[in-house]
Amino acid sequence: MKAQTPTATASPETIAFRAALDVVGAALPEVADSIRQELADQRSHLKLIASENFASPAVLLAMGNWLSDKYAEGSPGHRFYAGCDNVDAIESRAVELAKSLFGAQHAYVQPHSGIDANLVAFWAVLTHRVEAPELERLNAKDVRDLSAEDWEGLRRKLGSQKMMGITVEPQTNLIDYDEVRKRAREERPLLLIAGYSSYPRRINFRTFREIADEVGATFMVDMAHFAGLVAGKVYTGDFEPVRHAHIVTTTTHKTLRGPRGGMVLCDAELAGTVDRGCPLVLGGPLPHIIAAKAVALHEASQPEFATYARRIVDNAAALAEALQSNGVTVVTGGSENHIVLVDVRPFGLTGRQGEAALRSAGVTLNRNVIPYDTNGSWYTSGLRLGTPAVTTLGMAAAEMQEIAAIIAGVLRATAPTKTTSGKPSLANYTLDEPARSQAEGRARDLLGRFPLYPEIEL
Ligand code: DSN
Repeated sequence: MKAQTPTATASPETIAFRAALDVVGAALPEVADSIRQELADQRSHLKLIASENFASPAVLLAMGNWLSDKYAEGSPGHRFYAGCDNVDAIESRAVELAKSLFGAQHAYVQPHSGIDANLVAFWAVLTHRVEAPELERLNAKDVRDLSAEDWEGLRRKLGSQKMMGITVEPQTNLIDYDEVRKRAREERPLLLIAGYSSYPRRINFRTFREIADEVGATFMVDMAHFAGLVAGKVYTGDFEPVRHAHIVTTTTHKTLRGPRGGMVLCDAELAGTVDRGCPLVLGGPLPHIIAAKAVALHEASQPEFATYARRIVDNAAALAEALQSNGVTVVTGGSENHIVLVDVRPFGLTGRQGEAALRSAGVTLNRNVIPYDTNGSWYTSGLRLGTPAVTTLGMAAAEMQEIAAIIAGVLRATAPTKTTSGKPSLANYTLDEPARSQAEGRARDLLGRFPLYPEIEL
């Protein structure tokens, strides 16, 4: 794509992104072209992936600079490298913003992803709860002084911990707290974890904490999906995780609308170990991403963010209701967060077929297993829809009705093809072209009224 020259009337964001892409394009044109194409793609498809969002231009721009060139292992004021004054200032600010936004005693903003944040949390809990002389030596000394035998001993002890999960109640597809309590009493876990990526309901964290206390477990919440709803004070009281859990992990790019990354919030007791996440668990921190996290945390502290978070939830409830009015089966019959989980089996489809058919009609979402799914996690029987991104665009209840009608129309017009043995295919399908084209037109109309990054002209 040909680079454009900034005009006198161009917005600062337009000037910034055009200039950045011109510079990138001069180095490797096809990469700049793909970045431009990605914007075109996100502008021309309805984004309903529950774990995605649109970060602000300020968040995006904070990532593209020379902070990326710094190594900063350690924590603010305690680094293994010289020259970290500016990274210290940025990281300290991000930590303060995170603590204040979530009411946490401590925040660790270095994890590169949600998995990294979870590994740091597991490490911290194991360090505090498992009796291992190697761990005591590790806490007393520098990680670089541990011997090969120390590491081998640690791996054996930490790796011997069992993991087990609890499924939802088969009739309602809801968490059965009595069952959680019963299993916890039987298993006496070291760590009780609550969190979700496709459960469309709230979780009562007070009850989980009571169960954890009763069986002597540490209580951890992975709030990656709903961190924005916590930041925006939609989840309060029993449903607010930070006050009830000993340790909370999250990503920063989902409902929180920040850069792709992770974070840990914890009680002061665990702070020292959590802060040693790098180099114990993580590679070098990403100072440019931490800068963007600071910007996003500041944005999430503004009153408008609370309004945004409330709208995400209202939109998901409206979408779930509208889908059901259009004859679509919604798991648990509704939504109390940003997620709507659809069962596509009544259409004779797999999730994979539904996902592909909808993408061809201008709707981007992902297939997902539903409770007790017999189709496995590749084909699945469900679709997961999320409202964070369309809410960022400014859509509300009326638009949720339109989205529900588009989705229902496409699913009705899609049918599996037959395999050579005469069985319905799990992957291949046919989609009636007039229905597809009509759905695509409706999606484009909607996106035309709620443009992505209207301030950016490329
Ligand atoms: N991969 C993420 C999701 O899509 O839910 C989970 O972190």
